[in-house]
Amino acid sequence: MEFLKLDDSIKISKNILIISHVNPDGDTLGSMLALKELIYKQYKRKPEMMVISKIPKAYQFLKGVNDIKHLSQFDNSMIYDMVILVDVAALDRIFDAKIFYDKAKIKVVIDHHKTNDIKANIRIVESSASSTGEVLFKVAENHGWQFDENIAEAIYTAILTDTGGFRFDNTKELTLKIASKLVGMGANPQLIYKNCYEQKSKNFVMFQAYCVNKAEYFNNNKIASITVYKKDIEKFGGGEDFTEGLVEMVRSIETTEVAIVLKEIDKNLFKISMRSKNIDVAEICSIYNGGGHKYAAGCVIKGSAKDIIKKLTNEIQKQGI
Ligand SMILES: [Mn+2]
Repeated sequence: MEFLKLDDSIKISKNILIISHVNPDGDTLGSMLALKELIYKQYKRKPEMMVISKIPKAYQFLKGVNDIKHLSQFDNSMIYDMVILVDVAALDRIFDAKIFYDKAKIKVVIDHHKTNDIKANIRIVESSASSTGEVLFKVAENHGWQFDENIAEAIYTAILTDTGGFRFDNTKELTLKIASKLVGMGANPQLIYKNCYEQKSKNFVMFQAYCVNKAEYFNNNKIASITVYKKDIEKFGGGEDFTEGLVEMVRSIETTEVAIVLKEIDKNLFKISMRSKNIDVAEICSIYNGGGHKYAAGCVIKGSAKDIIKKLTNEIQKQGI
């Protein structure tokens, strides 16, 4: 595969597509919107933007969000000059959108997941960065691209949400320096925080309370796990995003070393989210073809919830808790 320069490649690309990952979060959406606008301002190209699943209500405030199209609205026969994946840790995170990536003349990956091994002509993957937003900021700054208030807001949102509101261990000096620059460019911390974290529905909060209530604890309360069945979410009239933040909630208990949320995708098929305080959960998730970061990772496992918890508990114990 030929390796190219990003700015030269954008210049020769007439049509560009940016793809975000399934169950979009603030990082993938903020980075996608910011990148679209940066490319537009700098090169007068209007990249298209794609989501694989519904955009959570919390991110509807971002400027340009209405220009994002769903995968189903795209013509499968289309071949793009450039396809850019933002915050996409692995190709299975973009489902059927993979065909657009495979066919692209120039493939670009911008990400911060250490497990990312997607082949591309341009790979900008920095596992030390808090978020794809942070990676993108550096890319833009290094190229001398112009920012504006909306770009600053989108990148700030990306960084804010991936650091859990500047709380997680990925919050470094540089993260805050970049955040500070973004505020200087017009990002409003209070307004963005309010939009991201204080727009929950009553049902959402009630659902999360219900889930926390039925959490199970193992190994002297060092492992906390919550199993969420589809029917639970339906009972509260919720959607995909109803489990957001749940895993951090049980991790916040003083005795918890590892928090696990098992979310039913289908009968005997669960999406696993793991958060830890010391244990390397990315290593555990990689056993099941998943990945992520040391203290925050995920995977998909077949089997009953009980068996899965048993397997994961065994793996956690191997790391010495
Ligand atoms: Mn991210």
